[in-house]
Amino acid sequence: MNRMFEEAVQMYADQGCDVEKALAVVRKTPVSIHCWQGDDVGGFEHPGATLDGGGIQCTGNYPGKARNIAELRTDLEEVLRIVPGTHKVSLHASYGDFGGKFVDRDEIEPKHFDSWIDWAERNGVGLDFNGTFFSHPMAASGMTLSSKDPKVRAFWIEHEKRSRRIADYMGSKLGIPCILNTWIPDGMKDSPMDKYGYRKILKQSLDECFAIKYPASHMRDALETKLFGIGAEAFTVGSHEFYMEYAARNGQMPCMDLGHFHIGEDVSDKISSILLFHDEILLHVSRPMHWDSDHVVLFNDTVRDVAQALVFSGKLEKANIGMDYFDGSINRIGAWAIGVRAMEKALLEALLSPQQRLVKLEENGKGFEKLALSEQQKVLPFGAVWDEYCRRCNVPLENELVPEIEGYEKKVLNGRN
Ligand code: RNT
Ligand code: ZN
Repeated sequence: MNRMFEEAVQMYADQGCDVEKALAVVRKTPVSIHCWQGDDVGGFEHPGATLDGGGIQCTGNYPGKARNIAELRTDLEEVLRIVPGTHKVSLHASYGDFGGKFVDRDEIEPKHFDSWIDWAERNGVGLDFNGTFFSHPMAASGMTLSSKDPKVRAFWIEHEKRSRRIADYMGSKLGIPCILNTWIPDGMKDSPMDKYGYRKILKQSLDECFAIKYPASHMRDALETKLFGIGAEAFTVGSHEFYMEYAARNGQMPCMDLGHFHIGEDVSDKISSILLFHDEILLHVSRPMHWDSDHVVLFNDTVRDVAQALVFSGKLEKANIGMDYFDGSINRIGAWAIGVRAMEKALLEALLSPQQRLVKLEENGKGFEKLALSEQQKVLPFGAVWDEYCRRCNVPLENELVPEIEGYEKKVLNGRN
């Protein structure tokens, strides 16, 4: 074994932390990798499909973007090869295997995801799923499930019902519950006069969508809240309060996207409240900047605080950790890997905290000593433990990541243009 690692184990042990235990837990904690970093949220409904509307934007045209299912799968396999841990892959409905035919959103069927299920099985990952309520003419008004146009509303209700059926199918086939996240872009650029009316319509639509109950061993529903989006600055129908109330009363889990709150809001602080009242939570780990979300996730204080909130609440197993970011301006495989590895780092670091000692100090009114211990924790040789984790998972160490991804770029990505 590596000398640096052995020394690190001793230093953590002196603090009261069991490195082997932390490594075992992080290794089996699933992190769901979003498919949409690979092609800038384009999907495969049409050749050359691009993200269009929906209050989210993907910028950048770095070469090498996946142009079809085969390329996206090759890229995902590379990502799985270079990130440590246990993973799921999260698909959007627009990423179905439609066999070259146009299949509209209200026509999608489980069979369009058979080849993904086979792929997931071969790669040892579970699948999560998302209805796609953007990049579509029926979403051009900015409203989907809360539209006042009965035709638009019916179209998206059908899409959601089918998405839930597909999630149930994926979970039953793979034997791993599929989390079906619902995010809709519905909102307005300028102040609406009938907020209550739109929210009432959304509530009715959701009641229709969720009328069928599926076994929790196959699929579970999550509802993603949002504060605002690009072009929806004044109003988002599915606000935090809306979905928290809806989910609490209807047995769904809330999905908390780290990029969907005011910049100064501490999302990690919400977790202990939510997990007290909900059995489960879905996280969209993202990085907001100014007015937008979805920058590549980094091992920063926000992500570290979220991981610590999950571990310290003793509810890590109740958290479904999903990634959600997309950057088309840099090597997309690199972007993917950095974000997932950052999440894994945050979990490992949180699991290495001397929680009991910190709590004791707090209970005993030792405020200074509590701060001192957490400061001391920050300068322990975490990198040696992280590298050992990567070594055991057979993925590149931190200093091997760049050459690995540059090699893939030369070998695979550069051939795509
Ligand atoms: C958008 C939401 C949503 C999307 C993905 C593509 O603000 O965060 O989760 O990013 O579904
Ligand atoms: Zn999200």
